[in-house]
Amino acid sequence: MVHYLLPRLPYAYDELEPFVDKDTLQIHHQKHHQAYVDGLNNTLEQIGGKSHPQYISSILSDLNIIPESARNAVNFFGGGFENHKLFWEVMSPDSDKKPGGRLADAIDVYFDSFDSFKRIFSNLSLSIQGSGWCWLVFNPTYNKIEIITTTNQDSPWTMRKIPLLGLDVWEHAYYLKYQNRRSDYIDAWWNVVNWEYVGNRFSELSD
Ligand code: MN3
Repeated sequence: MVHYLLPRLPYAYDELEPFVDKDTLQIHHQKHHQAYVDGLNNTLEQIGGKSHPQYISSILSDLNIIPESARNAVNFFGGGFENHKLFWEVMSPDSDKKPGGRLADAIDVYFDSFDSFKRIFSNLSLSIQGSGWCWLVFNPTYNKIEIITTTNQDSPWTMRKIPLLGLDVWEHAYYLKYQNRRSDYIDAWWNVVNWEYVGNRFSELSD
């Protein structure tokens, strides 16, 4: 049985300051993400290891393989595990501030310009009611990139879309520094996006 572990952050808790504050990041990682890891492991244990030999992104892509009684829990905890795992990777203290290469070209094709992409993504992030995520995804059916939002911990994998970049807009992602000011958090977050990582994900998928 796959036993999931809390992934290590690729930077120290204070390294995304002042854009993402140390205390919020530490609680977000050690408490919130850990709770999704534990919830996922507990749920999978309850339904028996042999029924889920695949990695969680494959399970999320086909939740019907999970017994109905555990499907909501796997969706929530598995989504929470996988969403946060990506979230840590798409941030960096050494942000390149804007995409390059083929991803930059694709963004120009589908969103006119990087500024326009950022505006659409920010506005959608702001418009999510309650808790959720905003995503840049690759849609393998149409071989194109899209911006989508999901509520709670729903993962783009459940829609057969591959997440490239995700922004957590749950209050727990920003409350100690920004309180209720989600808009300020979103504006600040652009300063820590690891575009090299996001661009590499895109290049691997779109070959
Ligand atoms: Mn979170």
